[in-house]
Amino acid sequence: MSRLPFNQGQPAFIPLSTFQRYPEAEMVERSRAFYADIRRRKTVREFTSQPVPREVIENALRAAGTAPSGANHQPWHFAVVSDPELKRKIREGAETEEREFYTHRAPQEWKDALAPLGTDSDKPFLETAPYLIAIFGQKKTVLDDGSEIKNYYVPESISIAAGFLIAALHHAGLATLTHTPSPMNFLNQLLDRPSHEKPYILLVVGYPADDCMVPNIGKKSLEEIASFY
Ligand code: IYR
Repeated sequence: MSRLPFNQGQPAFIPLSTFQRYPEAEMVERSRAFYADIRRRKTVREFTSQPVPREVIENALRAAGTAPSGANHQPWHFAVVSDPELKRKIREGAETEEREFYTHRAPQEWKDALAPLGTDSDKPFLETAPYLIAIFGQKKTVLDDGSEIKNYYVPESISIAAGFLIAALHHAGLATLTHTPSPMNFLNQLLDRPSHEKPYILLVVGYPADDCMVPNIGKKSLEEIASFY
């Protein structure tokens, strides 16, 4: 019997009524179409300040919230920031860490690996883009009565949810940047999140700038990423 509030009072098992089966030819076509769409996704670092409908963000977050997770504990919190002053403070916090990273912390090998991406410690997009979504993983869930439940596979769970979120935003016609200022704990303080929540990703969301350039980098082929047994 689950102690989690979203499971309480529900029958233990219900018929799978949502699964959709397609004829094989249609499956192949659907898989091609999905690949064709998702392969257009590029990480973007130049955004316009053009506002984005809030409902698109909300629906993408709903989609992210359907991700599988350890014991279905859904150990994530999405802090959505559009307030300009808060974005400014987040930029300030991120740039402080990034300056330290690029000048001291990052070994040369890491900096060499980043060279093709053209990144540096300036993060103007944190103020330009209409939305920043800080994704927190929760080591434990604190219930309304104050009792605590341990969560499992937190990094895996939040990574899957983040993947859903990025795909949902792309599908809706928005661009993202998976930003990871490191360390990111300044976000707990700025966003007033408890210490058992760890920030994993700061997702930057909006429309790409008109003259947006992206690194000319490719993806590995199927043969390189998969083996069939
Ligand atoms: N967090 C830094 C550095 C950085 C690290 C990796 I690994 C990247 O794929 C990209 C950037 C930054 O955001 O610039």
